[in-house]
Amino acid sequence: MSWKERSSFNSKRSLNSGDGQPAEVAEFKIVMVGTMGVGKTSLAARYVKDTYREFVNPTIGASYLWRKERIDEKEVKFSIWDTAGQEQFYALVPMYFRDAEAVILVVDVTRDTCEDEAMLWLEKVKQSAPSTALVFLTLNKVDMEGERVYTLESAEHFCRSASSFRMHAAEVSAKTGDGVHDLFDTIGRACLNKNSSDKPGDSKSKETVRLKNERSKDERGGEKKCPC
Ligand SMILES: Nc1nc2c(ncn2[C@@H]2O[C@H](COP(=O)(O)OP(=O)(O)OP(=O)(O)O)[C@@H](O)[C@H]2O)c(=O)[nH]1
Ligand SMILES: [Mg+2]
Repeated sequence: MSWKERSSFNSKRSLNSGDGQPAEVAEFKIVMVGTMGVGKTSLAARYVKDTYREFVNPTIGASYLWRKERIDEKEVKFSIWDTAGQEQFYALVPMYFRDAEAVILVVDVTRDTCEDEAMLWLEKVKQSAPSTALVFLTLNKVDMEGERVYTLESAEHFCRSASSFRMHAAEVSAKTGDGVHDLFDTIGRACLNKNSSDKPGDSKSKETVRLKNERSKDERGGEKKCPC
């Protein structure tokens, strides 16, 4: 089975809906990447558990979390791989890209190295992720307005010019929760659309998502530490 066949096989599963009827669940593998300390683990925890901590241990290897949502009347399960940003784990990251539907490339808006970091991670995405993967350049820590040095406009420009991937720009704060659910809703919708209309030559479509906070109605999720 090729990765593409496996990907569409992984993307749709029949699960029991609870009323005895099998409900079709679209399952999307999402990989979070970014340099250490940008807030990947915090963002995943905000989305899956609606929690936030000021002090978070650096991720070792990767963590796995999941959450189900209802998006546009469809059941969606996000399988989220939160990878480690420390350089010593860089060699492990490519193996998580296999069959990924989307990559959340996180940067910290208070750093003036955002674009250098984004280029570095994008290169790894290009080398190892499926060419159909959607890339969400995600500007985290937008609550730190006074220290912010990287703008959404710069990110939009970067998305238009830097990559052959379908790239989207988004702003979030794992701390306040701003934009977090909008980000995953947008990813879910884009993955659903991608799977129903993937066609060659469409790989340069780009879109910017302006995000505002929106709390979820249906919180169901879990977390598991990666054994590596
Ligand atoms: N102000 C602010 N701080 C944040 C935000 N998100 C994360 N942080 C803080 O940034 C620090 C690093 O967050 P982590 O979530 O551990 O970052 P990470 O990208 O997972 O780091 P690695 O696992 O080492 O790659 C922690 O002290 C968080 O509390 C945010 O949206 N706003
Ligand atoms: Mg982490």
